[in-house]
Amino acid sequence: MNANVCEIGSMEREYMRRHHKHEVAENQCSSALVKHIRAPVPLVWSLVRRFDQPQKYKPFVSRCVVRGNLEIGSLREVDVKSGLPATTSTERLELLDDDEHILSIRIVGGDHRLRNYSSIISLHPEIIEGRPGTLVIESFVVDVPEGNTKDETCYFVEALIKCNLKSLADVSERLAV
Ligand code: A9S
Repeated sequence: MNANVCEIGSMEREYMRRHHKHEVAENQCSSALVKHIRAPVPLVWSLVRRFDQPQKYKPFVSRCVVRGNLEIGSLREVDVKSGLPATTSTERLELLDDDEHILSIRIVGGDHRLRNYSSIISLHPEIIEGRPGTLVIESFVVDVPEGNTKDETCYFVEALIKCNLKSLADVSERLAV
């Protein structure tokens, strides 16, 4: 877990230790990102928990179809927008905890290069400028593709997750007004 430790305080480290455990093999890389959102946890969670509609906040997703209901093991077929190094991704719901506000998914297919990708996103209440806010932590582990380095792979995935978390903040803060 090579999160950018200078940005991560003691609370975040404790949350990561408790909820963001990943088995990282030699040919894999793993990291975590933190985002502070000026909106209450229930609002942010109402967006994050929708395994069937990632496009509610993920900017790269154009369409999503889920077979069956939102049980652990459900699969979603995600279509991504043009211009990205992929068109589809098949993703499995690993954990959806409405009490602890934790969602975990695993990418199990698709025409992209992220093999054995799994991520955990957790929401934690905090006070930002005297008002209810949300600390979001998202961590991942993924295979390092042939021909790429760990740093390149982490950089690529971190950039995408940063976009997702920025969009989650924008959508949440607009709804919180
Ligand atoms: O969607 C997420 O939660 C995280 C990531 C890293 C998704 C990445 C992606 O959807 C693209 C944006 C298309 C980039 C997949 C599965 C593969 C990519 O190459």
